[in-house]
Amino acid sequence: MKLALPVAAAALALAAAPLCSAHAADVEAVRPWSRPAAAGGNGVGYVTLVNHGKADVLTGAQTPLAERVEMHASSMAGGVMRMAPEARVPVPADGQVSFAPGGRHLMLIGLKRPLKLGDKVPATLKFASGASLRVEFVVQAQAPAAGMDHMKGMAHMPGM
Ligand SMILES: [Cu+2]
Repeated sequence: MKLALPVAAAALALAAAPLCSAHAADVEAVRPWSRPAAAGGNGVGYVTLVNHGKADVLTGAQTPLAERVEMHASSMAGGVMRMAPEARVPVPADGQVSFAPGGRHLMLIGLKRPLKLGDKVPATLKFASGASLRVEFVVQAQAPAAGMDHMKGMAHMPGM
């Protein structure tokens, strides 16, 4: 019977939410990653947001490692890649939205220190519902492969 309590507690924690936040999002951050960048310059954040609940809207993000974070949409126009800021990014109910190279991304503006391979960039995503989601962008040379690293986006799984 010694194991009964911890197991029950862990199951409860999992059922409630994988996050510490008092007002956790129904949104899961899958494979958050970033690229190497110089201090003073701009970094980037990529992630797929998977919504297990009602429709919500990403309204912003912040990280202690940059002066501010903007949501940008990239598009090709006349052979030139352009970026336009977006104030709101809808995350459909039971749907997902991807921030990925060549498309949407989070721009980490005014980096306070360089981002090197293997670094982790903590950030908080804010949603119109009032929910927030903590993520850690792992600095990598290229996009992580799908698969076993599915859990990386869950910042506060019990025991991790
Ligand atoms: Cu940008």
